[in-house]
Amino acid sequence: MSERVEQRHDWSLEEIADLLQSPLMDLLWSAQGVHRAANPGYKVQLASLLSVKTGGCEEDCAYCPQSMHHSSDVTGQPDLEVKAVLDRARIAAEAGADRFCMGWAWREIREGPAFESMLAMVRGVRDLGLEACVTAGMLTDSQAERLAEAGLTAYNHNLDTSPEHYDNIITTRTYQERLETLQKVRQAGVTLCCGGIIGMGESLRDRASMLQVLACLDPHPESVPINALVAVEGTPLETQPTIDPLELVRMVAVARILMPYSRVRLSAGREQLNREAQILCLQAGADSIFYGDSLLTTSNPAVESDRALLAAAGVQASWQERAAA
Ligand code: SAM
Ligand code: DTB
Ligand code: SF4
Repeated sequence: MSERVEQRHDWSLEEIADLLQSPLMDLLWSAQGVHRAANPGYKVQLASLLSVKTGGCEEDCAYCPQSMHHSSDVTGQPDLEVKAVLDRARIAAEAGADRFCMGWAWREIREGPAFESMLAMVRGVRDLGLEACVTAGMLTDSQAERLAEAGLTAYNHNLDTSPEHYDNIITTRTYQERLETLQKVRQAGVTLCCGGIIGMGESLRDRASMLQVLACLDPHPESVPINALVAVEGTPLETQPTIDPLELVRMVAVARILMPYSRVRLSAGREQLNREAQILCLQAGADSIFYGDSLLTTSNPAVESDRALLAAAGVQASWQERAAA
């Protein structure tokens, strides 16, 4: 058996900033070493996303088309029903997804029928043999416990950016509140999905600082989504220039080195990348993609093109591994 890769929780900002700006070939070499040791066989998990409650959110996250503070085309929609959600989950499972992620455009989870439906959705998704992930804002200890009892695999709550850049992006809740939400999820025994976004006007030190907060969590989040900003019309970040794809490659590579056993998810923004840039991200250590024609409110590459992408890269999706077993 191969040796376990060391997991550290004491990375300094300097070390991370140095990694982020190291020569690309050296960075890829290091990330590959970690990735191949921690993920023998190079498997990639496919996760599908569905927005259960879309739009009309009271938070002011500058990147988000679902905020009621912005003038994007996304308006408040009624919640999807349990059956409609489970029908979509079944389709995702048939297409080869392993994980089904459901989103609510909420500041925090609300008690009442909508929460009961959320629990029923989690149970239903688990019954289909899929991992279930929910992203719905802040929560209480008791809500985290009830989600755990329903079988929730993971709760997604992103840091989004560094503590230093955060106030330029969100004013309606604090970084500390985010960290407390993560703590509650952990306490309930649900795995953490926590990452962020690049391309929101942050500096290299901000990127390093966000990665430092993530890597200093002990244990590391089991899942780390790295998003590139999708600059949606009507949001305050609509005019942000698209990032150089190699910056995303670097971010993925450093996340992989810092958190060897976490799933590093190449998340929003893949439509801005050509096939070769996405393959570089896989090579840098990304071991999951969002799979299906849409993210929450924006589009994602088509299923057929993602199958072709994985085939071109010569990596197996988890379902192919199951089929071959
Ligand atoms: N309301 C919940 C929350 O904020 O935690 C859940 C949904 S929220 C849309 C989930 C995550 O999607 C955000 O934290 C952010 O990282 C990501 N996201 C939202 N809009 C994005 C965009 N335009 N580009 C990239 N990532 C985005
Ligand atoms: C995450 O970090 N990215 C996903 C998932 N977690 C919930 C969401 C991306 C949303 C992109 C913008 C949209 O489609 O609305
Ligand atoms: Fe609301 Fe989440 Fe969008 Fe922020 S990211 S505005 S909390 S839906």
